[in-house]
Amino acid sequence: MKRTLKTSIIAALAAATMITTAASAENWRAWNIHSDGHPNTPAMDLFAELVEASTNGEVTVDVFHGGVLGTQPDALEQVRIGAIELGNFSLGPIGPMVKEANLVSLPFIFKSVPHMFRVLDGEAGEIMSKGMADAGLMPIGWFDAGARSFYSQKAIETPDDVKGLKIRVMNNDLYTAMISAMGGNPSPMAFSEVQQALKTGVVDGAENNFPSFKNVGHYEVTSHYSLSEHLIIPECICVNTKKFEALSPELQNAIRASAKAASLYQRALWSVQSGQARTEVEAAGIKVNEIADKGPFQDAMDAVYDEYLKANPDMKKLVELAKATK
Ligand code: BDP
Repeated sequence: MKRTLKTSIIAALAAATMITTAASAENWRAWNIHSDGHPNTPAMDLFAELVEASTNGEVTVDVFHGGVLGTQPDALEQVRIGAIELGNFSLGPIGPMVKEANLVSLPFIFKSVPHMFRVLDGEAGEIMSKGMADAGLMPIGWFDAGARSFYSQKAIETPDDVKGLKIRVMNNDLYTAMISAMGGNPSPMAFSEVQQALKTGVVDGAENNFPSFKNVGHYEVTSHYSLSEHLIIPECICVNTKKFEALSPELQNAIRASAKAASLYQRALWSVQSGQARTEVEAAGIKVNEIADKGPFQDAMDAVYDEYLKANPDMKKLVELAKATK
């Protein structure tokens, strides 16, 4: 089934966008933090295959999985300066570089993943994409990364349960403010260090979606996953803006179409594999608790919004656009 879907995507895209004129070949490097077993890995591989097929080999992409090209903030800088051409990035660590992208890092800003995609497809998404492209990170595809929830050695039911806990977050002041607002101690740290930090008690907990919680073994060193779903953060395929814009319109179209097809594939994989990841961690002994009333968590974020919008009044428009999106 998987193979059939992938094969037909490649065939359809190649037929629709095939470039026939040969010019000088471009070989691009792509950063991906994930390894086998995570939906983004085959999606990035498919993107590379589609680019090669639809540009008739004029552009080829080598994907480096497992974060071997560096940490996410470093890789983002590398793409901005063109040392690496592209990557699959979370918008979380893009927020400190591109103000507009921080919209998605406001806790509880989206009602659901479909709501997030509707916001991205609307005016707010256009403004964000422009800000990112101006900063050198042009988004050409959006991936699903589900919702992030807390995990630790105890069940978290209310914001009070976070009090006193040292919680790892990604690099972004909004996340440190979010944890502080609940009385916790935020600890920004690279993804690759989190498992060891949880294991040795350097941190008491972290937050992520099920596939990442499972795939890098965080579930092996934790016991409870609490469905706070406080952040719904999209991911992008983001390309160095100058390199992308230097290509002919035909090549740009072929690469955009490849990114779109790879994104749809990623979303299809995500919808299946995020449920599987939950089943697998539960089978391994993780206790998953629902949080019936997320109201107290949302209320605790009022102070985060107030402070953020006071410091960034120009972000009010984006927040309003997101909230007004049905
Ligand atoms: C994962 C994202 C990845 C982040 C990681 C993290 O896919 O881009 O680096 O979370 O928490 O879900 O650092």
